[in-house]
Amino acid sequence: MGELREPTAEVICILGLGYVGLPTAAMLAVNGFRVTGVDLRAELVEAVNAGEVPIEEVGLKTVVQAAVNSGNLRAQVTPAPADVFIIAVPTPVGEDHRPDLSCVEQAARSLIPHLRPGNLVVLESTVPPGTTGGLLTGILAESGLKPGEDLFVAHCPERILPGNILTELVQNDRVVGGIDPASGERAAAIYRQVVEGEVLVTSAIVAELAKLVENASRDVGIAFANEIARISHKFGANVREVIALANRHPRVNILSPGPGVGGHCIPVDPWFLVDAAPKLARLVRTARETNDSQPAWVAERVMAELAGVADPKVSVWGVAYKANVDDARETPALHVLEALEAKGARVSVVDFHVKRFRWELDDLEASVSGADCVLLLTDHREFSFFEPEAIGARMRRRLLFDTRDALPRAKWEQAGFRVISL
Ligand code: SAJ
Repeated sequence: MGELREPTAEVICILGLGYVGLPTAAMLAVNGFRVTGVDLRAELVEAVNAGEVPIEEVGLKTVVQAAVNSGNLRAQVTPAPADVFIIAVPTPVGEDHRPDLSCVEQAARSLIPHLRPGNLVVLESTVPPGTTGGLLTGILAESGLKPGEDLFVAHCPERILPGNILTELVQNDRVVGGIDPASGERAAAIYRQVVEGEVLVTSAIVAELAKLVENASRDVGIAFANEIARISHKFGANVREVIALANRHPRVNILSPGPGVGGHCIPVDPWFLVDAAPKLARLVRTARETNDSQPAWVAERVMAELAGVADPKVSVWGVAYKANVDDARETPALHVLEALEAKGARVSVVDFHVKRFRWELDDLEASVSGADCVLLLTDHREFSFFEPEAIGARMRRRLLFDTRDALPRAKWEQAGFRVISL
């Protein structure tokens, strides 16, 4: 992020002030655009206008405060006229794994009264192939203006990594896909003013597919690592050692196994490909199924260790979907907990980042008291600072199952713990 810039002529209206929309709005505002951030949640709008942010994300509060104080960012619950509209709303999947585009539809419809000839509409939300040129342009055309003639329309999928949002927002390359070349160029010109990475222009369909393929690639990679974990376990080998050594080959780069895949992107987006091409996306579907079954495998491993223990208690460390974030959306921890309870274990959950969770969150002392196992699911940095001796003294049995290999094994073993990994 550079210093506050002079206002530019362009006025931007961003729909959705979530993980993507809020940082994007703030970043555009500190780069001189006049930005209206729109969200249906009135309390969020009020918080943003007061310089507050609802999520734990390095530097975000500072940038939002700078943006609000500069007068360039203002949040409200309804859209306002603008030169550029950016849609950054959620696109989840339903129970049936089919895409739910209702937020995109609603956001696009809310723009209709504000559209003027020459406007640019950019869709940042991850969408099934064909959405930008189909559903979105169809709704925008209800304004009486013709996309491609009166309106520029493009897809510029977000690529930011939660936990490192501001850096990635600026440094990552961006793909911009227009419904026609002029739309692509018009949108790229906006992003080039804030992005230090390259802005690569293509068609809307290629941009949609590239985004889905990025996240599916990661999901397939993690599924491979999780499958290797199960195979290594069968042969009594440590999977991390297997992978570390395989990765010493110059053309092998295997990801890390874990207790499953969470977050609002990787467990969701690959289903868009499966839904759009069910007969073709076979590997993608299998990867989803493998990763979705990982929590049950972890729970089974825990219960196998506790076989014969009366009224077993498990102290679960970390329920956020990954380290050092407060986000528990689609977290595999939920399924591990459900499976443990279904198998008769008492569970007690500790997480210093997550504020709200479906399970009650305990403090560390209560959680480990009388526990038969510490099960580390999320490698939050705080966990590595705990003294195994003090933890063990409160437990009934000194057993640590470290699904992320995050804790110093030798130190825990010295304190009398049996330490197991995936
Ligand atoms: N995970 C593993 N093993 C690994 C890597 C990750 O088990 O080796 C697990 C994590 O613990 C977590 C899940 O996968 O539960 C997803 O975490 P992540 O860090 O891979 O990804 P997200 O969901 O935080 O962000 C992803 C990113 N996409 C890619 O890296 C291809 C990000 O750049 C996207 O912007 C984001 O999805 C999104 O919004 O689409």
